[in-house]
Amino acid sequence: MQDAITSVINSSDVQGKYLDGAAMDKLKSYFATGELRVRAASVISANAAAIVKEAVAKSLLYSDVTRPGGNMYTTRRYAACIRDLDYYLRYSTYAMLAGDTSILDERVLNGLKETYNSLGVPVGSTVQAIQAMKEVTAGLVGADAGKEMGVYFDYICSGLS
Ligand SMILES: CCC1=C(C)/C(=C/C2=NC(=C\c3[nH]c(/C=C4\NC(=O)[C@H](C)[C@H]4CC)c(C)c3CCC(=O)O)/C(CCC(=O)O)=C2C)NC1=O
Repeated sequence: MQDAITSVINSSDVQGKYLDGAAMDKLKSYFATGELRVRAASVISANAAAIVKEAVAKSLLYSDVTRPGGNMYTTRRYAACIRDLDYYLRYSTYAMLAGDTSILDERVLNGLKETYNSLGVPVGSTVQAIQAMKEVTAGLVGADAGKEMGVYFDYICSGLS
C-alpha cells in the first residue's frame, strides 16, 4: 500500500532526483488537507452503519434485487451485500486518508469483478449503491471532504465496471 507521500517520494527516487515543483505541490496540498481528512474519517467511522443503511434505502430497497429471485433476496445474501458496502466505505475511508488508490487495488478490487460475475452479483446495482453512499457521505462530512471521498467511491465503481 502506498500513500500520497510514498508515491511522490518513490517517483522522485526512481529518477534519482530531489522532489521537483510539481511533486512539492502534491505534498503541499496533501498536508493542507490533512486535518480535513482526519475529521472526515472520524465522522464516517462514527456513522458507518447509518451511512450504509441510508444508502441501501435510497438505492436498493424495494428494487428487483431485493425481491424473490433477486441477488439480495434471503437474509444471507442481504447480509453479504450490506457487508460488502461496509467494506467499500471502510476501504474508501482508508484510501481517502492515504490520499492514494493503491489500497483499493490491492485489498478490494483484486479479483472482485470475477467473483461478482461468477456469483451473479449485479454490478449495476452495486454501483448504484456505492453512488448512494457517496451522496450520503458527502451530506455528512461536507462538500470538500465529500468530494475527496467521491474520488475513491468512483474508483471502486470503475474497477467493478
Ligand atoms: C474486503 C474485500 C472483500 C470484498 C469486496 C468482498 C466481496 C465479496 N462479496 C461476496 C458475495 C456477495 N456480495 C453480494 C452483494 C450484493 N448483491 C446485490 O444484489 C447487491 C447489489 C450487492 C450489495 C451492494 C451478495 C448478495 C453476495 C453473496 C452472493 C451469493 O453467495 O450468492 C463474496 C463471495 C464470498 C462471500 O459470500 O463472502 C465476496 C468475496 N469480500 C472481501 O473480502
